[in-house]
Amino acid sequence: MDKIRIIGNELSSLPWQDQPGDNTLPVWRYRENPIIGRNPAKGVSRIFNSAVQPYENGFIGVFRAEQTDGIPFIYLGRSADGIHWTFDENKINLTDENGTPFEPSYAYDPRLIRIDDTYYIIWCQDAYGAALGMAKTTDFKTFTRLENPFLPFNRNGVLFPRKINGKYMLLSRPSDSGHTPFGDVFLSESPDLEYWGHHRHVMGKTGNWWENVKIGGGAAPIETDKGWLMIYHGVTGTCNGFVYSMGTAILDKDEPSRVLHRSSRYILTPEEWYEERGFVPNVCFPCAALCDAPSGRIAIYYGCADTYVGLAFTTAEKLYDYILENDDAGDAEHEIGRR
Ligand code: BMA
Repeated sequence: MDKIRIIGNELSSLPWQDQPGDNTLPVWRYRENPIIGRNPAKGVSRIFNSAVQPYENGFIGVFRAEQTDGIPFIYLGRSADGIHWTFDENKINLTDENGTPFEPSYAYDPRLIRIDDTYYIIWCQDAYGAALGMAKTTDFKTFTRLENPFLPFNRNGVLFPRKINGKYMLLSRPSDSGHTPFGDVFLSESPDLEYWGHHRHVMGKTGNWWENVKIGGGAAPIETDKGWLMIYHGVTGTCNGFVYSMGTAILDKDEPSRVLHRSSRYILTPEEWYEERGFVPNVCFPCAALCDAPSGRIAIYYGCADTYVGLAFTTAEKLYDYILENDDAGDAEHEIGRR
């Protein structure tokens, strides 16, 4: 089989542990998980569903922090090794383009994407209904809001880490006002991060039971020579509520609404105490994946049971082999997604 190659930078400080011998899935957990436990900062009871990036000599991240008043906001955290984190005392100050404070009434499930020298944060907030919010920063000191990309209701905004055919690309999941019992992933493009259009369907739920209710974007897609490697979440329903697992697919490099390959099987599902037990049991919710291009190593940051942050590892090669082994992408995935 032709080996897959990540197109990106070297990151020799990427957190890493080798795959345990008894591991049968292509993804394995950090042995000391969870990396962020309960009450991690003053006034914050839980941190989960969070995203990180390498920054200066270490790592920086935007964290979904559930405050002790129960309201989620985004907090900034820093780490020397990507594993042990310290958090700012207060939530991130968001301003409008004039520097005037411009805060949403809540903000959750942030993603952090670097495009050239700018870092973009995308989250879910109230905009007369749950919708995506977006801000940019170059120094992690000032954070300037951009226009909200879409009307409500929409969640799970994930930007691609570079323009494709000269356009910014954003994955999202249109939804309803509550705990949405449906949902497919769509792609929209923009020349300027303000006006979004050319909306395309990427992929939906399937007949595979682990993702038969809804799916949503997870980590920013990883560029490879075989296409964009996508790590997302898939949801099933049980008599006791939803269960969130991780799935993976490969999107076409130039036309990413086309799914080239998609694994019919999950790559991680709630099995450990910190994934099964917490504020919302049975949730593995990926929001970031860092990689070291030369070795193909990938570290996935995921929210666990809406309570903790976990770390898991894989390689581009293991994921790609697994996707091809279990590929059941059909016409709906292969099409461009325009009707
Ligand atoms: C989704 C989002 C996520 C959360 C998940 C499980 O709808 O709210 O933030 O992790 O539900 O509760």
